[in-house]
Amino acid sequence: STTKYQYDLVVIGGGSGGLAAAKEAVELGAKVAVLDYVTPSPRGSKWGLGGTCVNVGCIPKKLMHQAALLGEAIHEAVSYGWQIPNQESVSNDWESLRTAVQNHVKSVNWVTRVELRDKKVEYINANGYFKDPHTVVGIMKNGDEKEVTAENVLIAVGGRPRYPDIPGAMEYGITSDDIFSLEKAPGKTLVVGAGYIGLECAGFLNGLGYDATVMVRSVVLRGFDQQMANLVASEMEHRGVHFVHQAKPKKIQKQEDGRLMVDWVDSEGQVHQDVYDTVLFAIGRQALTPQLKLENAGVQVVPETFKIAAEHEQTNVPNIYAVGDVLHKRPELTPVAIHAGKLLARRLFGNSTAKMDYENVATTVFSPLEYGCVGLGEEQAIAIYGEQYIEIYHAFYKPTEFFIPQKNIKHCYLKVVVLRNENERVLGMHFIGPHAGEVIQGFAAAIKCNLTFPILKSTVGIHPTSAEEFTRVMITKRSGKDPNPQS
Ligand code: FAD
Ligand code: NA7
Repeated sequence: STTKYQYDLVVIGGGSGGLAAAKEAVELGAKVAVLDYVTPSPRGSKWGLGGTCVNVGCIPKKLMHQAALLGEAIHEAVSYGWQIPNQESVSNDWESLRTAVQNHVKSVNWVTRVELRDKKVEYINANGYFKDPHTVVGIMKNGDEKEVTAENVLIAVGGRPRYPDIPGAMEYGITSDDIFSLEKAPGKTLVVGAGYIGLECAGFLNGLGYDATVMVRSVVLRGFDQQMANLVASEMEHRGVHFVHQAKPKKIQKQEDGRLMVDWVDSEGQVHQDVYDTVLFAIGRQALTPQLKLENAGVQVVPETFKIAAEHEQTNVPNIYAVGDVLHKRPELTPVAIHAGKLLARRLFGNSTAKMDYENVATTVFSPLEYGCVGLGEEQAIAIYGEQYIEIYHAFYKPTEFFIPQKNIKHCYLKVVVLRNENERVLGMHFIGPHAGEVIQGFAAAIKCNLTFPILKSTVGIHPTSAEEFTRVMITKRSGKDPNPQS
């Protein structure tokens, strides 16, 4: 199919979105090359092929979360009759955990590499930039440049963690790029930022036995339903995570003993000081477009975010596309990048017209007590439809398995956001509790099928589960009735 160009498709960025598009395109007969290159973090962390999710995102995060859950389970097990000698002295060995996590990551890197070879996707380990709309130059590790030409180019470069512009941040701080491969145990840790990455990191660190503090600038989990967000934070606090609200770091200095002295400012402008072993910034991510020399291709970015606004993944330059975290106002999630990448490849090379639907994408915050959701939050629904048109069904519930170890049930809560007309169409579902992702995924499919509240109510539950509570919820916020479990 290739005529004047070497490739039908060149992909810049071998992460979730780029690899999905590349593999689908070769399946459909296209000739494809992928450039992937990881610039080491300021602390020197680097990793292999596969992008953020596999190396420094979803996968290591979920494994460390699981490690924390297991620690919790050891203590619960005693109440279920397990004889655990010296359970008070049970502790997690950071080096063992880190090694196990990194070994898994490396095995995934390897499988990815083999898969590309088998599928005949050409993999070029080089940092790419545009020479013109059809020419991409890759800078190899040794500095050599390799030029490739393509009919179509896909930008899938994702992003990297941001650092605040304060003294000591870059020198002494770490980010999610470093935490999962950290040589030494993190110790007492300050997590700056209260987005989902900040909360997840603070949550698993606390669960692993480290003193963890979250510094919150404005609100917790901005963009998520705020009632749910505050319950997530309350449960973390209940488990020993500290929260400093309305605060910002000002300066980090290394003390003689190697620990980090952090100056921070409260809402009144008062400066405080605290000492930590580790300071982890989770203040959001920066798209990796600035180094792409997009001006050589004429691709425009949104000036505030350096992200690319693309309708149906097509940039303002017709033969140049973009998927994944680099897209403006799209959810920064792996399955979103993968799905959009696959559909794009099918449209380019498979005569398909199927477009990516970014609405009602489910997600989960892997906080110690997880929070899964799909669709609109309460505030969003009210902002879009008006309060009088929205019904909120809600309930606190008691997971059966929480009784024997007498686990805290105060934050096990769910709500269903419903449109009062259109047969009570379900606009959003929110769940805090164990296995929240597993609970929410199927409901996301139901919402895609235009789930209504009467259909939810006519669904027979699976007993005894937490997910069945969605089939039992009946109290509206409007009624003012007590949403606590009656038995
Ligand atoms: P990436 O996966 O970031 O891949 C981009 C690749 O391009 C990288 O390898 C990069 O090094 C490379 N690259 C960049 N510039 C160039 C260049 N000029 N030339 C060559 N290569 C280049 N998502 C979920 O769905 N669930 C989760 O639980 C989850 N947890 C997360 C936890 C953390 C700590 C983080 C940081 C992210 C998490 N995410 C999660 C988000 C998820 O990782 C991203 O949405 C996803 O990886 C985005 O894929 P992408 O293809 O856009 O980019
Ligand atoms: P998010 O969700 O953008 O969260 C960043 C958090 O960091 C958020 O709580 C911010 O507070 C806070 N923040 C941002 N800048 C600063 C500075 N300079 N100082 C202190 N605190 C700050 O990022 P994540 O890394 O959790 O997630 C990455 C992406 O995944 C995110 O964009 C989502 O779309 C999905 P704020 O609320 O702005 O006051």
